[in-house]
Amino acid sequence: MEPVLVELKGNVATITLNRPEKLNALDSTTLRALAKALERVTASSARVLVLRGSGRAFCAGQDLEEAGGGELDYEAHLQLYNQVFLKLRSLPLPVLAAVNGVAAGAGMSLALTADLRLLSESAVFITAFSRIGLAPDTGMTYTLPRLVGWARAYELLALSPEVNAAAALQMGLANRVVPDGEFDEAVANLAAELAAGPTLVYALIKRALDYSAVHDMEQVLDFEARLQKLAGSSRDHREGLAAFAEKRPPEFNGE
Ligand code: T3D
Repeated sequence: MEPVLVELKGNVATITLNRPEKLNALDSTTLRALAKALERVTASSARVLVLRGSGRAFCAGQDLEEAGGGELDYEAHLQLYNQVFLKLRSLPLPVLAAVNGVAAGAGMSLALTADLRLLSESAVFITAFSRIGLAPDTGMTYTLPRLVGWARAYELLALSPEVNAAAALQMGLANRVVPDGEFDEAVANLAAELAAGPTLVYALIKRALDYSAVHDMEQVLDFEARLQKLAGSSRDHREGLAAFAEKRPPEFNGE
């Protein structure tokens, strides 16, 4: 069975982690397949990426059997993790994590690295690292405090409670929560909405937010101006202005 599935349908790409019997835990083979899947999506005409898990989980993080097996080249493995997470974060299209069940450790990091998180009611986040005596990695100390604030991030990382979907929504870990029975339709609808949007602008929003996280106001203003030059000369900006003048909805093509 392929550990990672890629579907390209219209302008929507879907990557599915596909080790349901192991709650989609990430072993080296799966990580390498995920890296390849991200390359495929980059080379495609997709305008949104949906990331999801098969079966009852989103992703249970690092495969602990592999980690405990003593066979792993740890240095290379961590480098591969970092490549995958950086690649995911820098994709020039919106990434929607469709969190259908538990997301733990690096699996939670995957969801937090996405731009949006749509949760089913039975989704659960667990930072998990401290439970097994590990410090957080896979970018969680970058994403988590930015979403929930410093104090809460520390608490989630240190005590590693199970955060259910309602609590995740309340603390800013989730954008939306839908009943399990409506999950697939909600994911498809949001993906379609994003795929019809101004893709370049979506990419610039992500770059600007990431930049603003580690720069001062003067630098941010300068960076925003540079990005605005790009957006201002885009086809979708011209279309947005034309649609406004003609009192009709814009038809963006992502350029
Ligand atoms: O090493 C590094 O530094 C690299 C980076 C690491 C980052 C990390 O991700 S560290 C965190 C790793 N993940 C975890 O610690 C989570 C481990 N899993 C769990 O705590 C529980 O499985 C869950 C809370 C996620 C779900 O519990 P539950 O009761 O719903 O399911 P289960 O029965 O525990 O799991 C079902 C099966 O999946 C089971 O296999 P089996 O016994 O039926 O053959 C279980 O062993 C397997 N499974 C679950 N998580 C993992 C896993 N197998 C390998 N690795 C896993 N992470």
